[in-house]
Amino acid sequence: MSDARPAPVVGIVMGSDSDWPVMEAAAEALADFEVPYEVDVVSAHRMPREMVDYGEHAADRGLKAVIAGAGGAAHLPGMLASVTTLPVIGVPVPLKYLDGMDSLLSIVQMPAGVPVATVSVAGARNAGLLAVRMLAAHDDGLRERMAAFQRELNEQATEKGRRLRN
Ligand code: RP5
Repeated sequence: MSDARPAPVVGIVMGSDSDWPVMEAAAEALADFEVPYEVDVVSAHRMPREMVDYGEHAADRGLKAVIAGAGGAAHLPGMLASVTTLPVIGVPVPLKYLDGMDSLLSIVQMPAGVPVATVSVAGARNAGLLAVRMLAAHDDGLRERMAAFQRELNEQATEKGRRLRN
């Protein structure tokens, strides 16, 4: 029997399974838009060879974007960006100390030529939505769904104002 699951087009990776409680919001955003994704732990420091291998083969395996989350000395997104041509979205995961500032600065302050699109600390849902937007640039159906989602956000915000005024 063949595996009927669609091939993943977005890779969600993280430095440890302890990042998952933050990172699962990226998976939920992709699921909301029915974008197939894969999830894995690929630690830059504990699994450097596997990390390079993941980055080097991600595009060949059909992925269109990578969402990478890590905490502390969060080198995973940047290192992946250095070995793949795919867009990499970095998610700073907050740990026990420093409120995620260490993670944020580790991810956002990349050298010229090696971009990582960094979302806010624990901003995994936005990372998922950004990946959807990247895919939607070449997919009219997905673009319309994103537009509908944005209309919904507008209606919700408008309704909040209406309730406050009344
Ligand atoms: C980072 O170290 C991981 O991304 C995680 O945020 C942090 C702690 O990892 P564990 O010690 O919980 O495995 O590389």
